Amino acid sequence: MTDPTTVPLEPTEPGEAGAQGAESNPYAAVIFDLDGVIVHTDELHYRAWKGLADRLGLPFSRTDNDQLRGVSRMRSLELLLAGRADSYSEAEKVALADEKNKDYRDLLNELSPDDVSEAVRCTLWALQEGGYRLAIGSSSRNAGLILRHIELDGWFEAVADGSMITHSKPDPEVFLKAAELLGLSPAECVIVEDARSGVDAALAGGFHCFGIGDAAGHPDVTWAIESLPDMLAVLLPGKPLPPIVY
Ligand code: B16
Ligand code: MG
Repeated sequence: MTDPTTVPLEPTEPGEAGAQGAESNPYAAVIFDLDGVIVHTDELHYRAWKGLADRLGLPFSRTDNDQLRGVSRMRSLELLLAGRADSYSEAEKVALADEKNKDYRDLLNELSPDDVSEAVRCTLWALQEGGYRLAIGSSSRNAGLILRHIELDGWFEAVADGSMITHSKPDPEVFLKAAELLGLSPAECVIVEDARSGVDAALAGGFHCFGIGDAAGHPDVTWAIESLPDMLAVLLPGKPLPPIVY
C-alpha cells in the first residue's frame, strides 16, 4: 500500500472531530462501495449479462463485464448492446434490463455470509471499535438485498444506493447522499472504492478515497491499498491489527 507517512492527512476543510483513537485525522465515518469492496458479485453480474447477451446473439466476455464495475444497470445495458442500442425502444431496453435483473436476483440467492472475507469482517470490526461510523455508497439498486444475503445489514448506519440517485458514478451523488444520511460533510467521511469511476465520484464530491483492486491504479486516488485492512494504518494509526472476530 501507499506509505501513509508519505500521504499528508490534510483535508481541505477539516471536520470537527475524528473518530475515537484517530485524533490525527478528521474523519468520523467510512463510506464503503459494496460490490467489489465488501463482497464480490462480479461473477453473478457476468452470468446474468452473459445469459442476456447469448439470447440476443451478442458477444459478452469477462473483460467486457469488468468494464461495468460501478456502472448503472441501464448504462451497462447500453454498453452491452453497443452499436445496436438504437434498434431498441426505451421500453424494450427497460424490459431487457429487468430480464437481466431478474436472473441476477435469482443468482444472488447463492450469496451467503461465507462470501464475506475475514479481511472485510476484521476491518469493519476494527473501524467500529475505533469509533468510526460506517455507511454504504453503492450504484446497485440491489444493495439492500445483497446486504441481507451476506448478513451485514446491521453493520451500516446508512445505506445510499442506486434507487436513491439520478446520476450514477462518476457523479458523486451516491456518496453525497450517504454523507447526508449520516449528517456529515464530505471532509468528515472517507470513501473506499474498487472502480475507477467510483474514485472519480469520490474526488468530485470532495472526499478522500481509498482505492483497492482496479481503483488502486487511479492516478489521483488518495491512498492505494492492496487489501482492506491496509486502511487501518491510516485511520487507526499505531493500533495493532485486531483479531479476526467471526
Ligand atoms: P444493479 P457498486 C455496482 O455496484 C456494480 O459494481 C455494477 O457492476 C452494477 O452494474 C451496478 O452496481 C448496478 O447494479 O443492477 O444491482 O442495480 O460497485 O457501486 O456497489
Ligand atoms: Mg464497486
